Amino acid sequence: MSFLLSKLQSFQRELNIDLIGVAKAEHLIKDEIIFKDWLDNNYYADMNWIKNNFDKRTNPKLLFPNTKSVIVIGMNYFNNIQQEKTDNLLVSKYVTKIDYHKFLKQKLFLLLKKMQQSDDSIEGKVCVDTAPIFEKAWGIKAGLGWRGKNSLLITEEYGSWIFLGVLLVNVEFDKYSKEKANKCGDCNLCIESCPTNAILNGNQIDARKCISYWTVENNDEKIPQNIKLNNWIYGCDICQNICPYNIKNEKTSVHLELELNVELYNKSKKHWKHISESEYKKIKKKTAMKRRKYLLLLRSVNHC
Ligand code: B12
Repeated sequence: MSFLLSKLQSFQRELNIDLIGVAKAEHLIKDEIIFKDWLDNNYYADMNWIKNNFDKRTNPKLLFPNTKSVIVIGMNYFNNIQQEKTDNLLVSKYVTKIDYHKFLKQKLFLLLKKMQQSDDSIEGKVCVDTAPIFEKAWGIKAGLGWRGKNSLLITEEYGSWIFLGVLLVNVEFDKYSKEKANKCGDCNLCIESCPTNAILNGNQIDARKCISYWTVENNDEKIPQNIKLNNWIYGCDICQNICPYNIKNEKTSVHLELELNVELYNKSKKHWKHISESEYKKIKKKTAMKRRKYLLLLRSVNHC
């Protein structure tokens, strides 16, 4: 028996999920070829973990046996916060009050529970960020939006200001979502605006040059002199701030958990330079920044 797409959409409304779609599970052969090329070119910098589970990453049936369908949700996190002074240091909008991993996982577990209440043979696996799966590729297949030149999934409704979460299920659907057309056209604003030229022509990122990589993932003692952080100390939104779809679709998130953690914004360089470890621990608590160690934060601050 197949699950009704209309039922999934009614659960979406009950759970206040901004976007939802579902795709038939399959081996992502084209993505696998592109991913291999990305790895061969060393664009992954030192994120060696991304090479693990290569087969699972491109085939959800290996990640969760009996996967028949891939459900993808998107949650809008846009919040309009203006920097009061231009020399303030910058933290990306994705550092919301509550760590988005936790928030999206909760939504997906509730969705799974609702599905199981209508059919107790349903089993599922929740993935947010850390599981070896291409969330953007599945979001595109599930009709949420298209692949922007900055490599992010852009939606008609919220631009790219959405977090993605995936639920793999062992059930087929009566209907699957339709893929959206790519609307980037001739626009190259994201590529042109990236100060470190990290965006490659083929919708990909060279992480070795990406400000987000250097401020979130890299743990070296020093950041190379040729990488200019442009005042970003955690994450970077330059290629999102410039995107016309993002500007057109600035809708403040309705989810309280995804409000900005204001304590992290509008702080001067002087403040960040002298922030104590205990204050930093206090303000990053519960946010996606919680994993970033004090000394690594200071390394970014001092590089600005
Ligand atoms: C590793 C990672 C990073 C790395 C590498 C970024 C990257 N682009 O790969 C770093 C640390 C730099 C990073 C930064 C950011 N990230 Co990140 N990141 C991830 C993670 C964990 C894996 C991504 C991955 O697999 N990369 C490997 C490369 C090869 O994948 P890819 O670039 O998408 O390559 C595919 C395309 O090129 C595609 N492709 C290209 N052309 C074509 C053509 C055809 C025909 C086909 C079929 C395929 C295809 O094939 C490849 C395989 O699918 C995902 C979560 C997840 N599990 O998916 C979050 C994720 C992508 N990140 C996210 C976010 C929010 C960010 C930041 C905006 C955070 C910030 N403000 O600093 C920045 C944005 C930087 C940027 N422009 O990408 C969100 C994106 C949401 C969205 N709307 O798209 C995700 C999905 C997390 C989430 N759960 O919401 N990230």
